Amino acid sequence: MDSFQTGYQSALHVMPGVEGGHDGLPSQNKATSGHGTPDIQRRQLTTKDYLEGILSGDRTRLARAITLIESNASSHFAQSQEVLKSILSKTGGSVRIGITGVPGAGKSTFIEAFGSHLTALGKKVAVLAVDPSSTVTGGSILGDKTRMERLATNPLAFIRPSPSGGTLGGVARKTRETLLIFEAAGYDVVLVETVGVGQSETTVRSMVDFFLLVLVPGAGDELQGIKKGVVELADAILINKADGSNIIAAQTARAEYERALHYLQPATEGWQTIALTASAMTGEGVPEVWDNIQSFVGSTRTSGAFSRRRQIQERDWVRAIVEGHLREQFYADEEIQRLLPGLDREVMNGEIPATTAAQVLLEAYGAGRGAR
Ligand SMILES: Nc1nc2c(ncn2[C@@H]2O[C@H](COP(=O)(O)OP(=O)(O)O)[C@@H](O)[C@H]2O)c(=O)[nH]1
Ligand SMILES: [Mg+2]
Repeated sequence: MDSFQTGYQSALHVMPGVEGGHDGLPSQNKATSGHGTPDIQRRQLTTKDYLEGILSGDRTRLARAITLIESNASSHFAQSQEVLKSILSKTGGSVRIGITGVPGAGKSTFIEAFGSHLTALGKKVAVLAVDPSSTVTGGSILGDKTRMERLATNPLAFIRPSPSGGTLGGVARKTRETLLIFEAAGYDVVLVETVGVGQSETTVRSMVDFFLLVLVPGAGDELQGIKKGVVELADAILINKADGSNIIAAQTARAEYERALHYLQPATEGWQTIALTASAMTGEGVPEVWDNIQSFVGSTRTSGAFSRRRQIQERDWVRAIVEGHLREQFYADEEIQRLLPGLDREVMNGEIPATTAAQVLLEAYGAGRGAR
């Protein structure tokens, strides 16, 4: 558990990109970004309007509250934080589930089947995505909406594509806050989908209770995920596409993973990571995924691991925001910008040690701050 926490914290340290909005906070000198602005300008809603809309489950206001959160404009930032503060006491009630896997593994098809199963049980389901590579024209989920046709029109479900543009830190901040909005609106299950690119898996792991890795049988080396280190983040491994001529291969893969899992440190204390098979296409095995998640929630709530993880996630999240902001400020500093190219060159030419270069930069930054 501890090594896992440090693991993902250090992963956050290396988030790429240091320009404005790196951590999802608005830069002081940044002008309005167009994203989401027209929606908000329709009619200015007060914080009370948002609050009442969210709590009453009004989908239009819910959508506008998310747009407010996703806005990069500093004028919207203050109100989005006010809205969040006002709903905070109503959050925490959902089961937060992260879903990852390579493109084509069947995540979207699974979410369609799984989400439909949950809504059939009367549960409200929100689907979010973390995809920092998504552009203005389409997030990962939006492009996949054809795979979620039933869920997309289901009144108990709400699908929100990944916030477009920006760095992983920015996208993650918006997704976390959107998740809270859904909880206040009474959603029982929040699904956060991510493609396995860069640090996005560790980032999603850091915001969910349960993490599901979707794999396909016969994709070459059966234990591929273990090498990549993603298996260690997972609470369950789902071998998908267990249908037709794939059934035997899927069962074999499941057995191999189950054996291998005994040698790995579980992602959650007190929960042995499980391996399951399912067919997102036929729906076979999908209800069992939910049954297992319920067992997970039951036993980790009882042991206290559930709430402990959430507390640590909150604490680490504050750290991550602060660190992102400090990094941004550091690299935006004029003196740092003046010194950096020369020091980079000297380090790359082997003229000075890296530690010395870092010391020079930190002292220059500290001196600059002292003089201000
Ligand atoms: N046979 C079979 N095909 C599936 C299953 N789940 C997904 N697929 C197919 O695999 C492809 C990729 O699915 P998709 O849900 O878009 O994968 P994603 O990229 O992980 O979201 C599509 O052609 C799906 O129809 C399954 O359980 N069985
Ligand atoms: Mg997909």
